[in-house]
Amino acid sequence: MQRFLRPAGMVGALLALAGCAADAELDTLTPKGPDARTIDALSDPVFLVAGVVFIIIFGGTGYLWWRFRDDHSDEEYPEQVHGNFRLEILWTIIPTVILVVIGVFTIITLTDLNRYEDNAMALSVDGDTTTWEPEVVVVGQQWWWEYRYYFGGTEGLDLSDARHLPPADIVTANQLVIPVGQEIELKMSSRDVIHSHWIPALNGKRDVVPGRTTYWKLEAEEPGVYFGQCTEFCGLSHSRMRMQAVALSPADFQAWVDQQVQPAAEPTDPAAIAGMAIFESQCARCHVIDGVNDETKGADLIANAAPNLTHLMSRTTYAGGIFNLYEPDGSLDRTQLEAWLRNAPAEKPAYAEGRRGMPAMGLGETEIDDVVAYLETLGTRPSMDVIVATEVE
Ligand code: HEC
Ligand SMILES: [Cu+2]
Repeated sequence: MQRFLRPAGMVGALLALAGCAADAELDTLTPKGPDARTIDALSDPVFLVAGVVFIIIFGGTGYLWWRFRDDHSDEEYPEQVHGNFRLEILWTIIPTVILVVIGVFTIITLTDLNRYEDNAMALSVDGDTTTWEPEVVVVGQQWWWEYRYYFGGTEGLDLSDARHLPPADIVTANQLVIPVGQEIELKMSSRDVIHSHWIPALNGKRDVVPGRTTYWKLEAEEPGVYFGQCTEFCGLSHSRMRMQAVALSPADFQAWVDQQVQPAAEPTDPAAIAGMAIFESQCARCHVIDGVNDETKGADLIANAAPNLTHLMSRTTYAGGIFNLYEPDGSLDRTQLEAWLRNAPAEKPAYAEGRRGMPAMGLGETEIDDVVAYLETLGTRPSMDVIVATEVE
């Protein structure tokens, strides 16, 4: 008996450890929206059935192993049996029935998840009231997410080439801002390899494929922040390709839209003016700032593929959602941002020479200070609540 105690203790400890992560960001077992609940309503009973089957099979195997062990009490062979028609029929039929039932409910769940609502919400965009059928165009790219909002809808727009998408009302990165209580349709594509969009509290995974549009949806029941992660291995910094859905009340969402549709304000501070000049000469070949170089949007930019910086400060994370833009006290995390501008590939591995990710820009320290002064003018800081809730480790 003694020799079983150690392995049994280890298995027990492993099980206990596996249950340790309370409040795990990517927990699939705490749905916070109707689509995630649909999945949960399938996976919970399936897990239960699988658990019962597990106990019966392993319990039964263990019992037989114990009951018919060779205890060397005699040297006789036990009675040799071969085949039992009834039992074999039984253990073919029972699993078949279980699998068919699970299959039926799986198909029902899949159908539910692939059905899209015809919902709409009134929104004021740049002073005009429009009816927005909530949808966001999602672009995956090594190794960050772009979110594009077209409030007039995307019907009639050519979304087939993710490298040259039509100008949008709002373009942001890594933080998908949505109104609560609305089903948001995602129209997703990739600029390079296959990625997968996954915000487990709101819905399951869906692949994001270059040259194709895939559809998915999300809905949050409560205002809050829901963490996600690219979940299709996509190269070097795959694990650093994260995102968050930030669900706001309709009024807060409207206020966010009001800010985001504005072009960048002219800087007034001398350092920021100098920083803007550096942006125009060194960064504008990749990044867009509305009101500064958006007229070149989709033209000469390298692959048209770096985060739009117009409202950088309204986000709280950057570089695939792995760095905090703000300290927990709400002040700018200057050290991290400067390090990023000094040598981005040292902060987040990327093949910059292969036009993946942000290259080291070779800026001097004064230039970095000026650029930071300029970046600080871009966009409105979010509330402390959002800063705290969106903080990443
Ligand atoms: C060759 C193209 C290229 C150039 C030039 C470039 N960047 Fe970037 N930058 C990128 C890419 C690509 C990313 C996204 C990297 C990631 O998330 O891994 C990025 C990310 C950023 C981010 C984080 C944005 C976010 O929301 O995640 C900031 C800030 C930034 N760059 C500032 C600058 C500044 C300032 C300059 C000029 C001094 C500059 N970049 C020059 C390609 C470029
Ligand atoms: Cu990816």
